[in-house]
Amino acid sequence: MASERTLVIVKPDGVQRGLVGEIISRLERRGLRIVALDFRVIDPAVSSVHYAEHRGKPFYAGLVEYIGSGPSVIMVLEGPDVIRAVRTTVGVTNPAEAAAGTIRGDLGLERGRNLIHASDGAESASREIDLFFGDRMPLSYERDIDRWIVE
Ligand code: IDP
Ligand code: MG
Repeated sequence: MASERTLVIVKPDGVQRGLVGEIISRLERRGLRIVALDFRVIDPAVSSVHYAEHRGKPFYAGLVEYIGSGPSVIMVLEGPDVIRAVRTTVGVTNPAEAAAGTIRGDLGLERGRNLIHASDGAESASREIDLFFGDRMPLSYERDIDRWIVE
């Protein structure tokens, strides 16, 4: 399958809890390639676009506050079927319901502190990569080990 890209955010609770390494490590160990990486406080102007689909919902104000409450790690990951693969490793939105072995299922408890964002489809991945990285293009490179991960 052709390589695709997805946007992943280790949210402020992941940074505050010292879980950046753990979370990136789980994704890296799946074989995914990091092609862009940034560490910053997400501006409300960006989060309001990123979470536009949730505007008007009861949790929206808390969500925008949470996502901007401290620095986040923002990255683009690449690999075959990466959007689906990452969503599977992340687990469902509510950590209480997320399967054991997933990031949310192993490390979180509540929807409002669920540690990580991952794009949910090809259209949102492309839109989100553009929103967070703009003209700072993700890198294209290969690793020697890739042939042992991708057929
Ligand atoms: P997702 O992150 O699994 O794709 P979405 O439904 O797109 O979940 O919601 C975006 C984010 O909004 C969630 O990751 C979570 O941080 C937050 N959120 C969603 N539902 C609730 C809720 O009921 N209470 C508090 N926060 C919520
Ligand atoms: Mg979503």
